[in-house]
Amino acid sequence: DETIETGTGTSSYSGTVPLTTTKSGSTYNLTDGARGGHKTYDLRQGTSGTGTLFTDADDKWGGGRQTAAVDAHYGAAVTWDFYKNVLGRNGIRNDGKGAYSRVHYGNSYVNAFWQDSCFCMTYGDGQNNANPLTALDVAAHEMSHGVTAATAKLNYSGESGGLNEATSDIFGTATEFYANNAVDKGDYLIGEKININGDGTPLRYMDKPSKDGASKDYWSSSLGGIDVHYSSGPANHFFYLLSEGSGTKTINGVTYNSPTYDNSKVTGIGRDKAEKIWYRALTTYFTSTTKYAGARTGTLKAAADLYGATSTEYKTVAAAWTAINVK
Ligand code: ASN
Ligand code: ZN
Ligand code: CA
Repeated sequence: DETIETGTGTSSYSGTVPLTTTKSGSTYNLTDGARGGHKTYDLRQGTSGTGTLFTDADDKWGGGRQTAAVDAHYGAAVTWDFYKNVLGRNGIRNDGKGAYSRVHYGNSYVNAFWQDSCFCMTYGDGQNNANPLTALDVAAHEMSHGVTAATAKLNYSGESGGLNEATSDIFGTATEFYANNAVDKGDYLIGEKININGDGTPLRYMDKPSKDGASKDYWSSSLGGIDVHYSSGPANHFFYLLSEGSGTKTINGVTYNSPTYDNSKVTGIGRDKAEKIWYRALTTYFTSTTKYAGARTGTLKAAADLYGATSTEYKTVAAAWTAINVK
């Protein structure tokens, strides 16, 4: 007597969204039976265990403690669908099994994270518990850490750590565009909805990563010594240039201006192809110790596999790496 249902959620960041839920007896709960049984739990400000599974009487979700759960459950579902429908991946480990989400972690906790040990992702409620870290691109970023852990296993330090972080930003962004949500259309900004800086600015910028004040735009030999959320910058920049090209461009109302190291002009091949190239490189050629030079080689091989070694796609991969000083 358990059935898969489609409920409705009023979210913080994505408007009104469909939610896949489970009806057990007369009560609904946040178990997504269409996506490996992914569950969403309430930690109620605790910091350990799973807390309690969210339940509801009428399958209309949102308000109070449920709101963060709506965003988290929706985010996990859209990310699952992105990987399945765009990249042909059946869940984080490609085995059809869901993970789980935990919301309301701690007090005024301003972060979200993936842990391979629990195969789960966790969200704080932000400063003064006012802005939960559950926006779609953040959810997809965290879930993508699970995909990286199941594939290339990029070490989370040095240059490989930067590539690990960039992979999460790349697929976090790709998922946001895939969702094409009415109130959260895709952009090349990370965390633009969660007001993490208190002034409405995003956490990161892919067109020109240095706009955050700390990330690097280009590769240099010092990249391996900085925080992985800053050494991700050049790879995020590579992905932007490969997708959209250099210079000025407005997409979904956001204007970008992407520079190049050598003032070269790059013409993008489109985000869909860039995603497929990065995913093939991640799952076929990257290893735990891949650095930027290896990422260039791996994505070139991926582009050759997918589009041919004489293709425009292949040549643009080379040009976009050169444009961030990886030769
Ligand atoms: N939100 C951060 C991330 O996913 C958490 C961390 O630093 N590991 O990268
Ligand atoms: Zn991350
Ligand atoms: Ca975004």
